[in-house]
Amino acid sequence: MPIPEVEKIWMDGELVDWADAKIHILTHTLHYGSGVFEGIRAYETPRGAAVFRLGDHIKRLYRSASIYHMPIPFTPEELIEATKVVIRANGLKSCYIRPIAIRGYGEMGLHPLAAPVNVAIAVWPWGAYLGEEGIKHGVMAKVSSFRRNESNSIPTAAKATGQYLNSILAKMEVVEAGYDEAVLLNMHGHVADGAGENIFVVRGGALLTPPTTAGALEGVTRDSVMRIAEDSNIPCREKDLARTDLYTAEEAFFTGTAAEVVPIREVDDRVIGEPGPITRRIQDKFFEIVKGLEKEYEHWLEYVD
Ligand code: PPE
Repeated sequence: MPIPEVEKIWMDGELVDWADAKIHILTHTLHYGSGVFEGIRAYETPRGAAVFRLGDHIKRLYRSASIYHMPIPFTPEELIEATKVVIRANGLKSCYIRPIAIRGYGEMGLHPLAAPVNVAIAVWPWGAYLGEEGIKHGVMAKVSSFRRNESNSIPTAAKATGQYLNSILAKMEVVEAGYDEAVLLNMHGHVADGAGENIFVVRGGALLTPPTTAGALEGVTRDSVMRIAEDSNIPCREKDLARTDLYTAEEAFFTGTAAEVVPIREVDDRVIGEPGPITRRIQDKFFEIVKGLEKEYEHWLEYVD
């Protein structure tokens, strides 16, 4: 997707012009995929722009960094403030937010602890990740022939740049075959998640989602949906899912910051159909919450002003 350019990017404590946000070609992360990052969204609310669960995303960034022995040279509070600063500097009412911590210039090779760690936060307006039609009527998913990277090879608990090669292989495969999004199975053949989303199915009126031990990222949207379900008296539990559990699902949907809540209409050409009642309920509630229209979930919003 082309990136809509805005004015400023926050880099290592300063706002720099979009065109000047550059790094050296010998940056460690460019060669070895050794960075960690986040994807966050800010939404327009009656009280101005609000970032959805900013603190939880920043916490995950530090967890990802700790897995890779990466000391982030800022405090979480500083990165929370920097996120607001860069949104204000660009005058955005709603946007996607991409914080990234990289191993910078100065070291080559596979023992990078001496490399400097650089941090940047970019923001840009980003529409529906899997399309407006997808949000309304559902997307066509296909199980990729590429398996989700095993946790003891590349930990799925971290959101590291290099591990996305796995998702890119899966995504290219299914999009070139005419589908919208890839589902990845783990090494045991159980469902892990989508290329860039977690996955839920409805069975017997209850929500099921793969556990993080199956290779699913600990998604912030996933957690939000689980809490919304609990508050709405919709049973929800973590369970290993077989590929065929997707084929026979009463309803299914993806969740993610970029994707938001997206119904799945088909998996491997098995029709699930138009979004069902539980998907709709969860989706409607999610959009009300992020837009600041649900009082009881206000604590999930971090207002920019
Ligand atoms: N699984 C994967 C593999 C994943 O990349 C994401 C987020 C999720 C689950 C959902 O996590 P959360 O956003 O916390 O609910 N993917 C991010 C990057 C997408 C991209 O194309 O880049 C995102 O949604 O921001």
